Amino acid sequence: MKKVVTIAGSDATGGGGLEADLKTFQEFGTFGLAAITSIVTLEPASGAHHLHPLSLELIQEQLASVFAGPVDAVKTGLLPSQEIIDLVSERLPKDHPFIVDPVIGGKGTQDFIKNEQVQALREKLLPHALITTPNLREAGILSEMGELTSEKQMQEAAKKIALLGVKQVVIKGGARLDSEKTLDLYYDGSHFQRYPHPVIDTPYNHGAGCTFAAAITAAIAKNYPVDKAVKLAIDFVQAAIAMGEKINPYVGHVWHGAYTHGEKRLEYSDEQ
Ligand code: PXL
Repeated sequence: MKKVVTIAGSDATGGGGLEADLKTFQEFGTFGLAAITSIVTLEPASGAHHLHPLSLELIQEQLASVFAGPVDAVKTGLLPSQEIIDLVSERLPKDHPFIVDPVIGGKGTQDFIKNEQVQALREKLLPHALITTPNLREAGILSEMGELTSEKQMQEAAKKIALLGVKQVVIKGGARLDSEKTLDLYYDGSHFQRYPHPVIDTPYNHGAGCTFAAAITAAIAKNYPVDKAVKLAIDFVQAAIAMGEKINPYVGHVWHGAYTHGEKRLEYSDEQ
């Protein structure tokens, strides 16, 4: 059985963060382990999100726990301070595939991380990564190009991000690029591969970014080549968005089990 680790924040409402990662790892038939960096809560009266980082000692103990045995792939999500990024980059075993989802903000939240932390992501974490999966906005920030609006700019940003040391870059175009037909772009260090796909028109897509990176991580653990892992992750997330559901008065989440029809599993029947 393949073992896959997430080092990420908890999204208490269950759509993004390590909740998305673990659900996705399970859907891919892999065994998920988690080190929690922080907890993001939602205030029911206002819809405001609050970020609560955990102590470095507690994160370090969790990292020691998840790496106490062999694992097949590792993903990072929300790393909400420079010290946490430093700790993860020091304690990360360097001998297996490492996927960085460079989480900067979340839908309906203020940015979780600030300038200095983006710098730490660029300098301390991305040099160790096999793949990074920025969305359009994160790619604009990591490449220092600002707002990206075209495929040509996405290509330039991917090249700039690869210069930070990460071997492969997948930029998610999302609805910001085009509200009907968007494009995800994969750069392997020398060639580009385009993945055009329709935008699914729904507000219930919270967690899509985390789910995408988690799907790539699990597929890599299962030995898919990166270009096929990207295609599978796109299909997986498209299905998850298509079955997105409103979870509370403020947000609707993707359904991580949609691709494998998890909602039909183990249904109770009293017929013999
Ligand atoms: O989707 C980005 C994200 C990542 N990690 C955590 C989150 C969110 C969005 O809310 O809560 C913990």
